[in-house]
Amino acid sequence: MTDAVRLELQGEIALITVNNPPVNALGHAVREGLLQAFQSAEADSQVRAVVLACEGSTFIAGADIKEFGKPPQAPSLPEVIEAIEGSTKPSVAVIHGTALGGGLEVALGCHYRIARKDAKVGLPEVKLGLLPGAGGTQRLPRLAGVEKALDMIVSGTPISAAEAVEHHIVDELFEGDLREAGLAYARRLVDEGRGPRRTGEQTQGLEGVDNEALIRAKHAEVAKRMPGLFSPLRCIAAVEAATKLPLAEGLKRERELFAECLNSPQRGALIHSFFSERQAGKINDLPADVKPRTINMAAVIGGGTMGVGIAMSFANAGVPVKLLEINDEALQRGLQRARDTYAASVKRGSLTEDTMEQRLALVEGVTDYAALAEADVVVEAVFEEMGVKQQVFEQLDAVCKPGAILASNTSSLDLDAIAAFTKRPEDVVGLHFFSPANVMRLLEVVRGEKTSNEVLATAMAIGKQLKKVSVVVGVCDGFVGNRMVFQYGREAEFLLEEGATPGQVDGALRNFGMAMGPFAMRDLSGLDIGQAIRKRQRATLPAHLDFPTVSDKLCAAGMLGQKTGAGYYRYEPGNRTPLENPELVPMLEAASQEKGIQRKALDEQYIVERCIFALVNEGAKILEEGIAQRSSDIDVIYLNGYGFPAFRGGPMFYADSVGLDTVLARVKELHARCGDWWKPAPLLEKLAAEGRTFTEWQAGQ
Ligand code: 3H9
Repeated sequence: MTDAVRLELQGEIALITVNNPPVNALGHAVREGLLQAFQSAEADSQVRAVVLACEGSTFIAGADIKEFGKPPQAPSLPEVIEAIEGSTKPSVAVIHGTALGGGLEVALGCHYRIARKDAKVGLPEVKLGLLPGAGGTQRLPRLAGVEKALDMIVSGTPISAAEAVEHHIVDELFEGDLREAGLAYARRLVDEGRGPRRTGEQTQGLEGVDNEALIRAKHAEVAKRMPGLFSPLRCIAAVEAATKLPLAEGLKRERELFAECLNSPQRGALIHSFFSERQAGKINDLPADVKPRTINMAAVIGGGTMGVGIAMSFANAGVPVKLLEINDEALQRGLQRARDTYAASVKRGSLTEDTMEQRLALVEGVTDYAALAEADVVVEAVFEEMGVKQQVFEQLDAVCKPGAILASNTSSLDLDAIAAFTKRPEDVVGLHFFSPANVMRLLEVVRGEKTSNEVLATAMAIGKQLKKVSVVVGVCDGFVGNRMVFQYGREAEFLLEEGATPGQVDGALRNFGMAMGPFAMRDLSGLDIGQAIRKRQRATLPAHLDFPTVSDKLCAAGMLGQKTGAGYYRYEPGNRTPLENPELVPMLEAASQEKGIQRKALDEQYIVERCIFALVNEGAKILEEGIAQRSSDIDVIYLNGYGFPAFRGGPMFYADSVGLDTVLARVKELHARCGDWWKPAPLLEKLAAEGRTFTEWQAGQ
């Protein structure tokens, strides 16, 4: 046995316990330990049944992701599961927490499964660019049917224990102690004389339905909803094998398809995304003994879209929140906005009416700053103008209790200047939510020059409480996300001057994998936002740099995007589908003419490189300035806030995979042709010269 797996005898029952914190992943020691334990139980004539349970907070959460890409070490997981399933003594898996991936596959290898009522089971491999490679694609459809198996394997979303019972994945639910429940179930098996019931030998899930039609339908769904992804189609192919081949051949086919996924670059990118998200929560220079403050009550200033979304985020997490507006009329509008948004979720079926009422009851509207005296955190979400921020923060400083965290949701203003409006700059931090704040997962936590460690730790804890992905960033214009997107959007617009249309640019970037093109995005958020930023930036813009002009022309014509029915695109009333805007054509021609540019057709790769490498070059500057802690933090921001495709790992990881020498060569060409916006970042030059990547540089920091 290994330290990670223990075997003990409880009368006639062998109790096997896995103990491999934090999530009992199936690393080499666990696989070896499990194989030995099951083999010992099989060989021991005293043993009549076997129980498999886990220590800690969860059942096995899957293969050890850190081992992917390294040389494989025997025994492999399929071998271990084959031994478990082949055993002549009945075995029961006792599931608590989450049985995920290889963890569920081990449980499916056992002959019976019981689960604690609050447990979840799933096969999330697809989210890592993989497919279940230890029999999951062959055994799950045999139990749950092809439709459910396809849903679980292609979406990767776990299901509740109760749903797992409904679909014959789990036999019974239990409450209370794991060992007791497992031993009691095993004794019943022995008493009732029930022997092994091997999942691989079952066929009920495969019979009586038109499996080919289900597979065709899933193909169509994947083509529509997951374009560009490598592993979902392989997931379907593996499940299809289960419907056509005997178990042994199906398992072989699964292994081949798993190997294809393992070797795909998408696997590396998606696993990078997984670990980067977890790493982002760690602050390098924060002493380990810093404890976050407790948050029992929150407040939000401003009942616009952003403020209401933030207030809803607190309410969704069960935190009472006061929403402050300047007068009753504006307040009622804000409260109604919250009610309408929740009501839309009720209508869609994603929220019950009761939950809506409970959440709304947590949001209290107020118009007097004095009502904020007891709040533990106040988030300001008012108009982006320094004078307005000053008024708000001076009032907060006057009324808030000592120790309250004063947060600004500013997306681009100087947080240190905002903090200076108070006598407690150490309590001021940026909490930059993304719109709609109740939906978007990203939270940039802006660390001001004077923000205390305790306040920073609390801000990160608030992010966790609100189920956001929080990333620490430093103070600069636009922080990380918007500072980079500014470069991206500007280059997209320069492409319009060179000869492209918004549809061509958006299409090329969507084909690259972006959730939305830059122009559709701008139309959605409103062109006036960018105009206000440009106005501020023009004041300090060096003479040799200039902005593209199409957006200004649209603003001057009152075409501010969806809200005015036209922007880069035209919209029919009540419809968000972008249509060609004929009024834009003369504006594009005028913009080109003013700069003496001969409009010409642009190819897709050029469009993508021009926009994506602009992100990378700025990202490199941000890293060098220490505005982001790590290149992977920049990736997390782009994956969670800007619709960057997870299968490319984020802009910095993508640049690493293209090769920094190639990226630099393009940046230099663009610098020579387009001017100083493209000045290569010194870090990019240095790493390209050394043949290193951003990831390697980060590891050495
Ligand atoms: C698979 O199984 C393939 C097989 O089909 C075939 C094989 C042949 N490995 O998320 P958390 C670490 S593919 C290694 O913050 P939570 C994580 O990095 C796998 N490490 O906790 C973090 O480390 P650190 C299929 C792992 O409570 C720590 O554990 N399985 C793994 O919020 C805590 O993680 C999955 O995809 C792992 N498998 O959530 C499940 N999982 O403290 C992936 C976690 O150093 N895992 N770590 O930053 C999860 O979804 C969540 O971690 C879980 C817990 C829900 C389990």
